[in-house]
Amino acid sequence: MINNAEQKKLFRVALETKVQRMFGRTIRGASEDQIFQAITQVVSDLVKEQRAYSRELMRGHHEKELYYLSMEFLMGRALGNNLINLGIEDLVVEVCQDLGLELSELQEVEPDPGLGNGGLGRLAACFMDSLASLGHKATGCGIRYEYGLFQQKIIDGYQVEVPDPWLENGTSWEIALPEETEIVKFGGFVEVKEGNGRLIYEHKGYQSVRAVPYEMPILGYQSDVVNSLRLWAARATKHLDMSLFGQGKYLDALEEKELAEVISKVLYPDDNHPEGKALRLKQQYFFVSASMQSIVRKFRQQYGSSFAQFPEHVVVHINDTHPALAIPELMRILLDDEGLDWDQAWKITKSTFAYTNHTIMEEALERWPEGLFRDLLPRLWDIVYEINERFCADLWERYPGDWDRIARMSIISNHEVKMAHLCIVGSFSVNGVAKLHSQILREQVFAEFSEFFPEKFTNVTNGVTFRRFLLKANPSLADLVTERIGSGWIKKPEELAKLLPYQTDQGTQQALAHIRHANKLSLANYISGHNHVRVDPNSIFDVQIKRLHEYKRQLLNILHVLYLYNRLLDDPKFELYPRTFIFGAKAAPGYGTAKLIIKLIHDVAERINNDRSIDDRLKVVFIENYRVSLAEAIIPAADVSEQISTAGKEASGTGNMKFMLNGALTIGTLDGANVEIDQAVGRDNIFLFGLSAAETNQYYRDGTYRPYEVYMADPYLKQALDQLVNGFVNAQHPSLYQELYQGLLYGHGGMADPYFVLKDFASYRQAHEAINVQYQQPELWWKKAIINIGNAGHFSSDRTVEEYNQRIWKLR
Ligand code: 26W
Repeated sequence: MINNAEQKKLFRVALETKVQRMFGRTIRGASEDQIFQAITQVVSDLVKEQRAYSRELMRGHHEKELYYLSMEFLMGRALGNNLINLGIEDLVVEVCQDLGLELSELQEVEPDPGLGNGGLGRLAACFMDSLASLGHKATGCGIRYEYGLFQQKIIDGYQVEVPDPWLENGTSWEIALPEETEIVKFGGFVEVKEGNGRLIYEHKGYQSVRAVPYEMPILGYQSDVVNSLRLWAARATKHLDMSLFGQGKYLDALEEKELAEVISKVLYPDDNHPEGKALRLKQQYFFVSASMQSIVRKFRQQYGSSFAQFPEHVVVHINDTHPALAIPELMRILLDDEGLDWDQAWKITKSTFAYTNHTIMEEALERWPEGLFRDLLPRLWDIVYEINERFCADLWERYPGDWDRIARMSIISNHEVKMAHLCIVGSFSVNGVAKLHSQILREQVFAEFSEFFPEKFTNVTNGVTFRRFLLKANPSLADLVTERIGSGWIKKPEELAKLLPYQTDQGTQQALAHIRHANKLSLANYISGHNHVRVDPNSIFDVQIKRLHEYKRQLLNILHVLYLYNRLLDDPKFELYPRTFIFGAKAAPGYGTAKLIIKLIHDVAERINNDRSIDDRLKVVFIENYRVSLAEAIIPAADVSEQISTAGKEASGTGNMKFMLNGALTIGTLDGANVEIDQAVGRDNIFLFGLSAAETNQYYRDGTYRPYEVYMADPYLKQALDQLVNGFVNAQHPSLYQELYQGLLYGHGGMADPYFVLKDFASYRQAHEAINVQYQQPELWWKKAIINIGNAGHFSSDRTVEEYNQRIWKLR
């Protein structure tokens, strides 16, 4: 062991050398950008050394391995996380200080890799962290998108999308593995021949694309295991054939290259709404085919062709239905490449896959048109068809004559392939992501499947990594917690409960209040720099950050803000403790209503923030381009966490957990994981409001909800709603929000106010009144905050991953 001073010296020399070798400069002469590149390079060298060491340790250990297939991995920045996981963060901070540099500022240079949309992608990233930290062997498999989720610019209150070329300057964190390239085939046709008394399927006339893997090493916290995130990049099979140039076919060759490489070009920006485009289906098949081929190849190297043992050594998890094609793809490989018969192949396949559902939104359930599927993936089409024939035959045995039921459960119907049905049939495990969500899956969305396959259905409630969202994001709070209860919580999250005895301890309460205040100050600085709005760090910071979606009800939030503003205008003595409402949200580029709500938030903010008459008691801020790195800055500064989805709609939510962990109090509906947060903290320590899932469900069934009547009966609500269309929020363009107004009162063809914004308004208002009162009783408020932190242990992704392992993956 070398001591700290020597380690510092080693790091410093490594850094100085790196700057010289990379840029031909000394540290004094290098730019901030260059120093960032050099630090990253030094750290990534260390990461890769760890990886080499870990592989050496694993050599010869034939442990079962998990492959986590996901279209999205929303990793966030790597530098800070890797420093923490290498255990050299303090040291590097000091080296930087000695050199007159601020590490936290250097970290801002790193692009935030946005290879995901929202909760599903971020969950995958949290799982990667927990798996490595807990010492489980796992590989994440996905797509190396050249462009991540678009960057959001706000122009005149409107969202404008700008490309996110996160790879523009390269990234030091990945290792290219061209020698592990796989070939993926699209299109063409299948020829059936007889040979050795069996049918041989030959895929012909296809176009092939090379899939080149790039691996990012995933370190764990104080763990010897280094896992990988394997991201596939699409490349043309042929290098540009220069001889074509003379034949005037140069452009054709270029075009072919472009067509191949477009597959991994860009992440689809849709959340909870599939884009039924051929390119999306190509992306899905591209990465699952490459992944499954490489998994089988590696299995063969280790175990030969004893495929019956495949499920003992390999488990493949599919993150929502997006990687569902992995199921027929494994069948194809086992049948066509390995020569197994159908029954053998099917037995192996259905013991290999586990599927998690992340949404019950009807419109989010993926279905592919038969024609598109067949043209693009002719061999997989045959296989899916056969899987379905056999499944329907089983159904017929169980429900003879019940054609309707069989049609509802069929994988293929109405000339569409239902991906969720394929996943349920082809997996040994199906789970939801919070208790309520799993119950809705079992009882409603997949009720008929859970009757047929009761043993498959289970729940594993989501979690988040405490390393990133407390240790890294809120270091002063992490230090406070460690001072009180020791550092065990970092790897044993349940130990946070040891904080509960401090709930009424004045010193702890005050320390927490100080930390929060300091975090609010830095956020206020960010806001003043970016939004040019001054917000008071003594006001209540009330935060809603998540994708913009009608079911998440940012509209309810902003209507309530309007209501508060009206009260302040009407009555100068209206009792309101100063509040700052903070929003952050990207809308899918094609989701007009969501984009209109962003504009509305801006118009309301404009009006309120510029009104001198209300004495700065109310402020509204929309933080542009919400992303993981911003979440890390915003959450530690939040007093109130808005988790206000229509009950029954949010599968789990994970932001709710991050806020709780940082001591914010939740205002929320009994939806998703809020239900379990309520159980964990107790009714006194959360602000609940609104209809329950049973009640919203009842309204959907009986159709008796009449939003117009609610509107007429509540003058405050009516006033706020009318202001959308009477020029109050936008005088230049009074009809701008007509669509929102109409939708709430009358509907657009469908049901009016399908997310119960008006119905829940009054009870939301009351919950906010309780916040207003209780924030003014600091001893009460901070006690509740400590109770929230102390009970957050259950919502660690370490707990989640252990549950998956015990019930589903069975690693080690
Ligand atoms: C195909 C279009 C599409 C794209 C994304 C459909 C569905 C999705 C995701 C499933 C949306 C998503 O991120 N769902 C969220 O998953 C989180 C992790 O489980 C949950 O916490 C959120 O409640 C859920 O909305």
